[in-house]
Amino acid sequence: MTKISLGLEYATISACRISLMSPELLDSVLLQTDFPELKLHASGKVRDVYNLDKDRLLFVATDRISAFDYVLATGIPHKGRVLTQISLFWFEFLRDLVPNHLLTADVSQYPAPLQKYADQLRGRSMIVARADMFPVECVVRGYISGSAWKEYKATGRVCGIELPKGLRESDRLPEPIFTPSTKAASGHDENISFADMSKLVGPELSRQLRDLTLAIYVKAADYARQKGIIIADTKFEFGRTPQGITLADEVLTPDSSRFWPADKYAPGRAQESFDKQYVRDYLEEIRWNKRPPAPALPAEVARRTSEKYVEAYHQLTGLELDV
Ligand code: Q0N
Repeated sequence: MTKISLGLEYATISACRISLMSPELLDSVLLQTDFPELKLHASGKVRDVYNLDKDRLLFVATDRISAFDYVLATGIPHKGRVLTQISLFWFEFLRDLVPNHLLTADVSQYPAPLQKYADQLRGRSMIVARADMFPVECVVRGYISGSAWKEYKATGRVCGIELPKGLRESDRLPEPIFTPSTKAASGHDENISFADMSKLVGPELSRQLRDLTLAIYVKAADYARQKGIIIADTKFEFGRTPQGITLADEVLTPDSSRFWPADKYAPGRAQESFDKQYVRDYLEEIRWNKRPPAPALPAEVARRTSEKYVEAYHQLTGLELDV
């Protein structure tokens, strides 16, 4: 091939296509919930929690997606249902190890005043038992990544745990480690040592939560690995209910964990995210300054990301999410 240089300077106009999501898909995307008869209990980047009565809460997973700490302007089709169905799968898978807060995800069993929202709630919501939540995030890591990699590079330790020398980014750890954190005033999580946690919630409960966290992670990560997904790390929240120490919140979803495609795993660098890679690549490409307002996503990026969430659900459970 011969390259012909004209030696001219010319402005490039990059191909700029406006892509729209099909009306059917757009219609199914839920960005905000509003149930005027219920009081909002808490709202996160993705999930909204409502008070039902003194013993029960309603969790609703929207299709919102966050990247680089901000919720984006575009929703991801089916994402709320994928997150909810993955948590339900793990609650069942883990039921011999730990009680969980799930009461029902069967919308026909929800209180009568919610029946008019059945179409909005189906597949993406659950009613859970109100728990007395412990003020710690129970983080477990089987691989070194993210804030733990930063801490290790700086100190050789993570949350006070001495690690072997010479680890590379994303390396598998000799054994999973428990690295609790607390919600700092900034809203960001702050890694704490086991001794700090013991001062916060007591040594006996700390041991119980650590042992439970490690046992749950080992069982789930072994299973996921056989299905081609590495769960590099994850975060659990526990609380106390009449059933004792109870697994709450969402569990082992791509939003609460790092999911890596096992067939692309290569230590020595940051790993691709199973679910958010197209989003991150796009945001880097447009050189968003990572300050609000967060941009919208092209329909194609939202569609391909949606496919990754649906694929993660299928790969983990062997089930099809009806789309
Ligand atoms: C609870 N969070 C933090 C929304 C969810 N079973 C429970 N009983 C009482 N409170 C809670 C639970 C649970 N789970 C936990 N808020 C309320 C989790 N948030 C994080 C952001 O998204």
